[in-house]
Amino acid sequence: MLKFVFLSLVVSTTLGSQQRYDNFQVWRIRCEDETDVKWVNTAASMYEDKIDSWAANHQTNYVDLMVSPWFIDTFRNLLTNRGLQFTVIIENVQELIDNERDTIRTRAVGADFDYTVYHTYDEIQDWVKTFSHDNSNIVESFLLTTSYEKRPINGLKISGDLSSTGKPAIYFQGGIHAREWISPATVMYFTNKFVEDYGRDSEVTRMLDEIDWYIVPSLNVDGYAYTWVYDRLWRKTRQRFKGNPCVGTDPNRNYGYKWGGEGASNNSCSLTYAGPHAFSEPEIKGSTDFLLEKAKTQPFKVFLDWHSYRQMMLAPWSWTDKELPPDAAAQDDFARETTQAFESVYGTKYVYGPGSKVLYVSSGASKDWGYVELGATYSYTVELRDTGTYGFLLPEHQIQPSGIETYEGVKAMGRFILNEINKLNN
Ligand code: 0X9
Ligand code: ZN
Repeated sequence: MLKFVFLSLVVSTTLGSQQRYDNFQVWRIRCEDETDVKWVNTAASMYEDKIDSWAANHQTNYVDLMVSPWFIDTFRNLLTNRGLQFTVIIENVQELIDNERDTIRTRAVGADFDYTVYHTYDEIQDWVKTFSHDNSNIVESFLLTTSYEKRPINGLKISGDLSSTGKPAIYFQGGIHAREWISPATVMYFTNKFVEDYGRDSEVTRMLDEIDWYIVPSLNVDGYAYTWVYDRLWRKTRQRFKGNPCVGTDPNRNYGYKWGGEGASNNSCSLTYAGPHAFSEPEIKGSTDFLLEKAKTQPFKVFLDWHSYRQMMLAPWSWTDKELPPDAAAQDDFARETTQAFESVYGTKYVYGPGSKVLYVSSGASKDWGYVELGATYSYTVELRDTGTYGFLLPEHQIQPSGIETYEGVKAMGRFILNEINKLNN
């Protein structure tokens, strides 16, 4: 009994007193053309304190926005005057947050790590340590870097031969955006399956023998910890710069390749604030330095940043929609094979293509840096489940299916790289 009381106390302090979103709604606005999309985006940045951008999609021409209750009437009028149609896709955001907190609060605490539930920062870092310890023949943990608030950011290196040098490498990072909880959860889910299959599945065994895999489940750890205690919908980092009215930089606008251009903001209160200069965020500076150091001795073939939501696999460029990168054709092949594998289990559709064309232009984003500066030909952003029913508040019961289907994609990526290695050797 005492033990039970203790545990529930821990859980309720972890959940803290949070920012509330009572009667906040998520609207899907239909845009007929690019001018409509631009108009909606301008409105969103003009009313930054009342509207929060959730997702946009240039191909299907709609934009999802979270609207504050006190702005609903005004915004409805603005849209109607402009002749834009919209549907309410989430009636009350707080209700989804409450449901999620209820499932977390009433969770049975077991001895084994549960891959089908969301985990706190501490649990994720503990998992990295325990998982590498339990699978020490092929897994070791490493300290990627330390966050602004001094939290260690740990990752896993997985390799059939941990001591060999010069092998091609694949890098995955989850949780760059704090509120996209499905990302760390999915990454941990498929990582576990992947390691379990070593020695059982001959293809997986080869992938792990011939390629070094670096996997960081949660990169923006300060933001992530903040979503658990203060604000479930926090996206950015937690550093505030002198003279700035607001806290946090969008880590996915902070990379040094084409930093500060179109699709990034210089307003600290914006969700896409690029920071005062490239690599101003210790998480981004530290992780890129780590990778560049590794890249001195081994070639990085894949760089992949796991996000949510929208079910997409986005290739370079992010920074421009006026041109395609030199490797566009190969990047398209890789994305086609991966998304086909994602789809193969439950039929979950993933759209793929250059990010700036399929989604929107964004400068200083991770995948352009991964492609150009790290030299990973196959550099992507994956936007995981769903397409807007729950958005960032994806229920826990979707972790397992998300993990299972993306695991097929991870194997497809490994297969693709193995084929490339074989072609080079023959
Ligand atoms: O805006 C982002 O950083 C990513 N979307 S999210 O909803 N997860 O925030 C997408 C970045 C992908 N790159 C391009 N815009 N091309
Ligand atoms: Zn994201």
